[in-house]
This record gives sequence, C-alpha cells and structure tokens, in this order.
Amino acid sequence: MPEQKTILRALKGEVLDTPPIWMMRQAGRYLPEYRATRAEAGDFLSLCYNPELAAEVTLQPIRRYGFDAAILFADILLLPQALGADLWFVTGEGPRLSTITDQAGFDALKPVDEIHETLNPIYETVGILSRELPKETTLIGFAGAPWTVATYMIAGRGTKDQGPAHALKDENRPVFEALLDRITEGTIEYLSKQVEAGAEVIKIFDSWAGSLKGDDFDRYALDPAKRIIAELKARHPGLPIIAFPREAGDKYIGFAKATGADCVAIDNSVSPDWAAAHVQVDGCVQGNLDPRHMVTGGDDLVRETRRVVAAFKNGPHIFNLGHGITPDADPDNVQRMIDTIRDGQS
Ligand code: 1CP
Repeated sequence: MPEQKTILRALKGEVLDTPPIWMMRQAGRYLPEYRATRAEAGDFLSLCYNPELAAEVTLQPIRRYGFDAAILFADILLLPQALGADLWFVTGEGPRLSTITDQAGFDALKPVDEIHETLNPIYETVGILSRELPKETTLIGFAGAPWTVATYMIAGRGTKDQGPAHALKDENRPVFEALLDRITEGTIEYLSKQVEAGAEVIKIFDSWAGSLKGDDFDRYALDPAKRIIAELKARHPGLPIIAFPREAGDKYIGFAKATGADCVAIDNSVSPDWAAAHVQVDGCVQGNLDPRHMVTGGDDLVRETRRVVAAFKNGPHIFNLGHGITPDADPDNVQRMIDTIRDGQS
C-alpha cells in the first residue's frame, strides 16, 4: 500500500510540494487549552503520568492547527526518574534532579529492566493516541539522547554550559561512561516500548550536543545515537528515526549517514541555505525557523518562513522550528506560519 502520511513520505526521501509541518513543544504553555489541562492535572509530572490528560494535551495542537505530526506528551527526564533519580519541577525555574557525581551515585541507579514500572503510563498514552489521532497524522515518540540526559542527571538541573557533566567526563571517565551506557540501554528499551505501543517515528533530542567538541562529539553524541538507532531498527525494521544534535554546527555534516538516522533536525543557529547544501544532500532534514518569530510575528515571520521553505524545496523536508516554541509565543503567529507554508498566504 502506498504511504499516505506526509511525514512518513518525507522521511523516506520524497520531495513534497508543501512540506509537512509540526513544531517542537507544540503542546505547551503558549496554548490556553494546555494551561487549563495542566491545571486540572495539578502539576507537570502528574500531567505526564496521566495517560488520558497527556493524550488530551498531545491532541490539542492537532485539533487547533492540523499539524502533520503529533509528538507524545512526556519529557526526556522521565527516564532518569525511571532509573531511580529523584525528579521534581520548581515553578518558574525548571527541573531539579538528585545528582550523580561518583561511583556510589551510579551504583544506586536501578537496572534497565525496572524502568517500565515507572514508564508504563507513557506507553498507555501512546496507545490512546494511536487510536485517537486523525488517520493522516503521524505519531512521534521520543527520548533524550544519552549525553543530554546525563547532563541533567549529573548537574541536577539545566545548565548553560553543561559544566558539571564535562567535569565528570574529564575527572571520572569510567563513571561518566557507565552512566552514558546505562542511559543508552534504558533509552533503547523505552523507545522500543513506545514503538510497540504505536509510535510511528522516533525522535532523539540531543539538546546539548553543541557543547561536545571534536572526539567528544563522536564518542558521546554520535556513537550513542548510532547504537540506539541500530538496535531500534534491528527490532523494528523500517522504523524512521529523526536525530537532533542541536547546535552541532559542522558536525551536522554526515551525521545522518554516520548514525543511520533518516532525518536530521536542524537548529536555527545555521542558515537553511547552508543546511540544504551540506546536510539535506544526504536526505531528509527538519527545521529550522527561529522560534522567536512565534513571539514577534509580523512581516519578518512571513519572510523567514518563506526563506526556510525555499531553501529546502529541492529535497525532502519537514518544516519545524529550530527549537521549542516558548511560553510567550502568540498562538496566532503559529497559524500565520502554517498559512504561509500551506497557502503561500500572508
Ligand atoms: O511548565 C510546564 O508545563 C512544563 C514545560 C515543559 C513541557 C511542555 C517541560 C519541562 N517539558 C515539556 C514537554 C516536552 N519536553 C516534550 C513533549 C511535548 C511537545 O514537544 O509538544 C518534549 C519533546 C520535551 C523534550 C525536552 N525536555 C527536552 C528536549 C528538547 C528541548 O527543548 O531542547 C529537554 C531539554 C527537556 C527538559 C525540560 N523539561 C521541561 C523544561 C523546562 C526543560 C528544560 C530545562 C532546562 O534545561 O532548563
């Protein structure tokens, strides 16, 4: 049967007249309906672990905008929690976790086969979504990449320069590498269950890949991605995978080939023309409008949206932002972006 879903067609390398569209963090605080459901759930983690409500917020941007893909509503930090880390969110500040800074901290983690006890509600959310999504909408499952997840598990919070994770890497490499391995193995099991539950595409978020330089990038961003992708594809032949080594710069070049990813998501620190010439030559790319246009809108939004579409029009492309939409974004600007892409309207 010929593939109908536009995202799956693009991921197979097809060049479409209009690129399929979705948006990182499309279910989020910029939407009033999200804020209402989150209030109903009580807090962010309760929302993630409530399959009905998590499915509801996943569906909200699909109903409002008709995006071509829905991304499972969850968080990259649920896996650390499933591995035994304490996790909580401080309102207005972000996530906090217990920290791993030495062998004893690593030894206290749970084995990988115990993660599903915590993560079962997430698979249930995926199941609900695969039944309830419109037939043309692709369901994307996801996890953080091992390096990015490790930066939070080591520092206990988000950091500007990932200093604590770099320090552990440089000062206690055996523990750092053991942690990365544990996360890699957990990620494979977590994502595999998402696929079994109905996820059609997997995205791996390496939000902090840009702070790994030279050999470190290859060992701690590229190699783990390659291992996860190879194992998932062995278990689920034909599964399309999007990799997002954010701010990888020149390291975007050849990343898809080296890791086996079907698509590389591009952040907005590189120009779409550069990415078309150097990354899209190898296959599908996703990106890369600056998310600030969702706040500022106006003629700039229309012009820059057209620039991204034009740059990538000769190859397979999934339209997205270069990073997540922010809570101060205006929902009307999202509609304007979509209209610009689909109808050429302004
Ligand atoms: O207050 C709220 O409602 C929480 C805000 C929020 C949301 C909406 C967080 C906390 N996580 C999420 C959902 C989420 N996170 C999704 C699913 C929904 C969607 O995209 O529509 C996804 C894919 C993520 C992924 C995620 N979480 C990443 C990778 C992508 C990226 O943004 O770089 C990262 C780094 C996180 C950690 C995290 N979770 C939440 C916050 C505020 C952060 C960033 C923390 C920091 O570094 O300071």
